[in-house]
Amino acid sequence: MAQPARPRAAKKPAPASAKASPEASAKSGTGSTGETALPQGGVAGDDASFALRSLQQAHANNKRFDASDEQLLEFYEQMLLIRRFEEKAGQLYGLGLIGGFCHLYIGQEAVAVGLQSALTTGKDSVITGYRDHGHMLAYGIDPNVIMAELTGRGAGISRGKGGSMHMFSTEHRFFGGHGIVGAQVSLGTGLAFGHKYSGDGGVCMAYFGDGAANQGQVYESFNMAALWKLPIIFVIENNGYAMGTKVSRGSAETAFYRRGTGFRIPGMDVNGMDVLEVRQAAEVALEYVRGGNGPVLLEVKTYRYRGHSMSDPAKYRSREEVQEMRENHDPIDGAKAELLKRGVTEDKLKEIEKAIRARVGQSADFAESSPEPELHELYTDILVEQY
Ligand SMILES: Cc1ncc(C[n+]2csc(CCOP(=O)(O)OP(=O)(O)O)c2C)c(N)n1
Ligand SMILES: [Mg+2]
Repeated sequence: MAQPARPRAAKKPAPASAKASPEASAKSGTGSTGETALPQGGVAGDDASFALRSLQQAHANNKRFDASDEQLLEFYEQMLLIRRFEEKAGQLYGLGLIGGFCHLYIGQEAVAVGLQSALTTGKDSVITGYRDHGHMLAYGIDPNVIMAELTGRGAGISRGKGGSMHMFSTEHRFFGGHGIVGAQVSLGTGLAFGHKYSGDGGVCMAYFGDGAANQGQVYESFNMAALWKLPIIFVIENNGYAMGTKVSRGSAETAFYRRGTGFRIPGMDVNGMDVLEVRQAAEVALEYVRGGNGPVLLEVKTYRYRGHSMSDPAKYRSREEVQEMRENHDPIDGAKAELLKRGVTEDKLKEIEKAIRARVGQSADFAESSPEPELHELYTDILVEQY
């Protein structure tokens, strides 16, 4: 299920819609924006070259990616792999085979799959927070080494020393896996600086949550990224909650796609429960960023079905709320219904389900039968030099 490397998108200028945006046309100062008209004909704070909503407009004009049957089937398989993998991880946690923290990605699968399917593995870079298993699987990283990491085995991708929250694959340019809320945004901005400095043509995708979006360092990063036109897509995975805090209780501005406005970062508001919508948003964002226009901010609205982590009974929301999302907005059910409509048979989907269950079972067997790290590993991958 490894993802084939995709060809690098050609450098293109900013989408034409960027020039014909409502913001740009408001320059005359006579628009109905209610903003103060300036004597020289402009509008306070307005700038013809800045089109905050232009990408949203491009997205609204064409919301869903035109996937072939094969592509949609691939997205479906990747989402199902994440779902079954996470369910198995939850079971292993219950059995005491996974220690420490463990944050599951169940419900959010379409976000990582939709976005990462648009990236070029090995060229672009990805960084995220502690809810990272799904992003790794979406990048085609071997489930065996992820499960082995979760269970603290030497064969794990961080040699069993990182666990659920600290997984990396430099080969895939996947830079973690971070437990400090918001830190990955600054680190991702550094990765984007690296792409620009070395001229390698890569783009960084930096994921963070609605809670993390209230961290100060996020805005320092926005400023630098916009000032230096760094190739970065900031992705706010708005799953409605930061631990037990509902978005409306913790955020003054709950329309997260607007959070870049003060830094001239165009935002897009995306339905994260539809993998084709997510993928299409990635297309628009990547075209803009690869064109040398600087960062884009995506707010991807999603939902986590499980608690914040394995130790959270999620008493701050009703069963009905979760049920409603599961029954009416599930990204995997949605893709399945679409595949059936396109003529893919139930039998074919059952076959896929069976193969995925077997693959996940295999990864758990591999992990359970792998030895713990050797003692000498205590002294590797740590800073020993003095500066
Ligand atoms: C700097 C920092 N502050 C607080 C925490 C504790 N903490 C861990 S997760 C979390 C909530 C984050 O929520 P969100 O960004 O919405 O991500 P989600 O868990 O929903 O994916 C908090 C406050 C932390 N790990 N790091
Ligand atoms: Mg959240």
